[in-house]
Amino acid sequence: MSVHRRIYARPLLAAIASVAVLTGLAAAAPAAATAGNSAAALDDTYYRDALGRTGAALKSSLHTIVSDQTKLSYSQVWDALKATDEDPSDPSSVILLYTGRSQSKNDNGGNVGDWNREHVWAKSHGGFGTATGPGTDIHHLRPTDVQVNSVRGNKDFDNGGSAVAGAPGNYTDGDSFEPRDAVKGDVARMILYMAVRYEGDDAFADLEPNDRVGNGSAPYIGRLSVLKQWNQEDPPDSFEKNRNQVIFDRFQHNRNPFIDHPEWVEAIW
Ligand SMILES: [Ca+2]
Ligand SMILES: [Ca+2]
Repeated sequence: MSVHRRIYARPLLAAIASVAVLTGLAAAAPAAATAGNSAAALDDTYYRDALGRTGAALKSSLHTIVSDQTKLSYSQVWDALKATDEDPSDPSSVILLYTGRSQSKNDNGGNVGDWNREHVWAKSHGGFGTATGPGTDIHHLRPTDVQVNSVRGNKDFDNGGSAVAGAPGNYTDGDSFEPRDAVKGDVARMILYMAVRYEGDDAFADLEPNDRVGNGSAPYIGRLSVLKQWNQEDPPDSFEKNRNQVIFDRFQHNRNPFIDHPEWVEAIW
């Protein structure tokens, strides 16, 4: 009604609004900081149904969560690995799992000196081959030197043996392979992801770890006690975490829970 009132009311309302905004920001700050922490955000969303569980119940819940995924063909795996395993300091190269060598993305193939697609869960253990499924699941597929891939073959994982030529820090004997220290935990978490993801409720075998070596074509990989130790000794680093995120964002849209929660290895096994 009064012109004066309106003139005074505007700055007053603006001041009240400013206080409200400031108060709102102050109240929202802790929540925003939490949301910025990806692990906490994932717990509230992706892992919501698994939280608070342990043992078989945790494994079952994680199986349901990670089984919701996009699946790749074996030929699509080449380009996926060029993204997931890209050298952070050289976007034209990938880092090879066992040798640690940075090598041109274009050197993929089957010749000596090339890199190829290593199945960390050896595909003969359960006989899943390279059909779309466990054989094309890039959570356990990594670029490796062709010859070192051949040395690893379908051996189980364990400590010990003699040095692997051309792959410093890796050891092998007749029935097992020991990867270099920097990827021991990666190998353990890949194997245990496969055990949770593949439970025999699809066209493929139920993959499980055991505490043996020499498993041959049985759907098992050992040695579990050593894998658990490797998970402790080599926690997830930025390369492994980034790889998990790239798979989630761009390719399969599922995660390796043991990279996000390494303590879940002990909670299940
Ligand atoms: Ca590592
Ligand atoms: Ca399984």
